[in-house]
Amino acid sequence: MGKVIKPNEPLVTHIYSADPAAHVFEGKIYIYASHDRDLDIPSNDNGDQYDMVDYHVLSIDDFNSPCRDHGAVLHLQDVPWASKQLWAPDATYRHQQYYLFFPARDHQGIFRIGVATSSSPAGPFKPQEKYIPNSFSIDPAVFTDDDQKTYLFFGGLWGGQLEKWKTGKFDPEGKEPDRSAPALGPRVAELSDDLLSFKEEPQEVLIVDESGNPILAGDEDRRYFEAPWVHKYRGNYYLSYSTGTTHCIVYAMSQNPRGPYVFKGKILNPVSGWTTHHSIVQFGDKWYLFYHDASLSGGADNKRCIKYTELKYNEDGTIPTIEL
Ligand code: FUB
Repeated sequence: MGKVIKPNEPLVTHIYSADPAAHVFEGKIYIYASHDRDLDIPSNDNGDQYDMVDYHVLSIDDFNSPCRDHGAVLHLQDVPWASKQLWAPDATYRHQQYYLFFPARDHQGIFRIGVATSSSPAGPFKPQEKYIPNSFSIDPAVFTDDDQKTYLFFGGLWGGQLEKWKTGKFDPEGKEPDRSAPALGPRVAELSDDLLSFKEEPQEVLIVDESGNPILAGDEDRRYFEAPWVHKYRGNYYLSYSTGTTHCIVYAMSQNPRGPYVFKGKILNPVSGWTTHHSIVQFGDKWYLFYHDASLSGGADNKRCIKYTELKYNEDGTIPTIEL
């Protein structure tokens, strides 16, 4: 067992870890994480440097405990449909099982989203033979509403290929919209009761400004790039995400899980490293932001470490920017 964890320090230092999806299961916090390898791969816009082959689950009993690494819970070689790049995962619980949702490139090099199941929140996870039919792009985030409907949010630009799905079919030449056109939004689809397929065609989630106008593709401080996370607080839905090229975590609010979401502001300023990725979880009566940066490796984009910090709300439900 290691040291008691502290805010804004790496949860673990014996491996590189990234893309934290934190959930409370069985009274503890479980963090479903990408496992960055200690490889020196030159960075490019396609994200080839993020060449991960397994997932680790981390857990903490509470915020006065050490962090436990439950080891590799799913390996690329055990996923029949996947060829490379196990990127940001998420997890949920249903029907006495834990479900891990994860993106990877299929054998044609196209990002898809798969599901793996376990009887324990700490895994190991057994993957389905095939990816979720009609799934595409990256960064699945699963959200179950109070009415027990479960939604999968997903999508990411550039290496995440979202711009190649503008027509609903994969177009290898697909580009981002013009800077003056509405930005691409993440996609959402309600999941079937067994959580193994989509109940419907994925729909685009609209993000608008306070006047109701769509956020534009050239508005890089506000437009969606990747890493969606949806949570609910006092009856409002919050969609938070990475702005990619401007390296912030921002958020928008809605009265409906499918949106439209109204842009509100910044949760987290840029951290070290190109990517920023987070999750938001309630534990007891406090809320926490789990995030990653590249501090453990001295700034290498593809060697990141997971940290946490407290997240607060203003009286009106807005979230003040966290100053690290
Ligand atoms: O870890 C690989 C990719 O980097 C994730 O899928 C993105 O969200 C970014 O964190």
